[in-house]
Amino acid sequence: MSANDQTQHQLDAVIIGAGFSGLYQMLCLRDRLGLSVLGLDMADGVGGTWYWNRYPGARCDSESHSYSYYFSDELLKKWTWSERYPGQAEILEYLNFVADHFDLKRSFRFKTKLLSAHYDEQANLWELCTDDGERYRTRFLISAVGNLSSANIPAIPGLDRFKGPWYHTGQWPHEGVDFTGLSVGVVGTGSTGIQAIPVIAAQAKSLTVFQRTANYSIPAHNGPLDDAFKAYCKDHPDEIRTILHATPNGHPFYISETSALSLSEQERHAVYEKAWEKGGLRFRASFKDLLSSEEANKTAAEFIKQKIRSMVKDPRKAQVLSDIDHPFAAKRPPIDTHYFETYNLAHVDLIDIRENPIDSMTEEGIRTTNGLFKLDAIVFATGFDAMTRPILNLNLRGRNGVALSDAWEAGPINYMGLQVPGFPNFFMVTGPGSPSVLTNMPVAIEQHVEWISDCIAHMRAEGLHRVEPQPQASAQWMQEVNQAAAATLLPKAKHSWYLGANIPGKPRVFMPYAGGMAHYRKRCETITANGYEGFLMA
Ligand code: NA7
Repeated sequence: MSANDQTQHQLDAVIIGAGFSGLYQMLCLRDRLGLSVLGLDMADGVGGTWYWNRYPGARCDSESHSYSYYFSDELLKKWTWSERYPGQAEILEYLNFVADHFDLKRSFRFKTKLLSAHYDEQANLWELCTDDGERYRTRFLISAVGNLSSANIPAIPGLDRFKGPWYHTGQWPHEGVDFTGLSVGVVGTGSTGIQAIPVIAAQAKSLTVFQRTANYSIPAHNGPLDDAFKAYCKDHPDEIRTILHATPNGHPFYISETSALSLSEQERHAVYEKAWEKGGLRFRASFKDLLSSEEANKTAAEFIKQKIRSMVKDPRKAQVLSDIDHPFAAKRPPIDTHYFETYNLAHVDLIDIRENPIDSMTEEGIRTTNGLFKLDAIVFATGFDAMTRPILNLNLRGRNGVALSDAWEAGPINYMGLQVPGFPNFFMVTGPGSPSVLTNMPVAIEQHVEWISDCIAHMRAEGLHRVEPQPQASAQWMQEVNQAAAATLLPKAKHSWYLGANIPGKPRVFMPYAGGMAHYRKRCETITANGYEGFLMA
């Protein structure tokens, strides 16, 4: 049955989103459970975050051999990544390959936005309304909208007056942007800005970077994968899968069991030096206590700040770039290709907008409290209203017509990041309250999609029609999410999007579960083994 035919029918499940989550969820529900399922996505193709984030230098920070589905050895054998870190175009190609392999696209309706979803308690169905005027009724509603899909465009007074083009990195034009001969401004130095800045600098006449918070970054040392490694990946999927499932972040390497404080300064320095040479997120795994001990963390932070000062020749720029106000990795640590070295180029400038904030925009450019910077084009690498906004944008109303925006007024109340009390049969793939953005995403996604699918299969086998969390279990889980975060240094980054602090007015709640993916997986397994403990099924 095609997506078109399904409009007249009541469905078993509707999935919102056609990225990593939505595609696998479709496969599980449609082909493994044999349900009638419709997928919706605003884009005109699959890809999710990789459909939208086409900015210069867009690349994943997970190593490519781990940034894959691991549910199918056949897929792993058929697909070969070309570089250590997958670029946006290659990931999009991969997701298209997966979608075609399983013939998933026919079950999605693209270029379609869900306007609202209301739960009808009497019928125990969700009623959906889309922007193409269609209405659907479905038993299960699954959010596969991703955590970083709602662009944060700063409300700078005068933005509409700027006469040149401006772009947000998460809504990049598909035809690309040619910056040749232009004076370009980039606002934001998170993972995205750090990837885009060197690439834009290579093209632009001049580049001015507006930095609010200085950031750590580790060299990625990206490059082509050699044949021996490619063969290893194809021959050892079980070995790699075992590591992905055993580690707290779902990455393909173990975290050291040594404390940073147990070594002499010289020995510790040697460990960091080697990790710096290896590059990437592996640096964070150098010692076991980098995210739990301030003292241990300081040793890594100092090492990186020293590296920044040695790489950046201009002392003013070096100072602005290395004056970092949070522990290393308390914000998601970027990895880069020649980021700091880019500031040695004569046509690249750095403005400290913590010192001199942006106060407005004019026809000609960005005005800070220190004066006007004339620009031809501006790139906002200002991140996302992360984790909650994409779900809130679905305009859900649960039992008794309660809006999700009201239920979440003080923060995203949930159970296991999977469900929300009062919103029966609504599931979230990698929702707030689950490890999600603290992991290598496909690992967290596979675990959630499989858990949701097993739950639905169980309900059908037992003749059950409704599942939702017990409010008490949800309250208890929220406490655990807070405790898990408090046991780490993560909440010490006051401006972090993990806390919602990048969005004015957003509740300050540490949203992802920081207790580790492996631990979380076991918790979910125990819940299932105990008869879906904490969930109410009817
Ligand atoms: P991030 O990590 O949220 O970074 C956004 C950057 O933009 C960061 O430097 C922010 O400074 C800056 N920003 C945000 N709003 C403003 C305003 N209003 N004025 C000036 N500067 C601002 O987003 P990314 O896209 O880089 O990365 C998101 C995730 O995508 C990343 O972690 C990976 O998982 C992939 P701030 O630090 O808030 O002071």
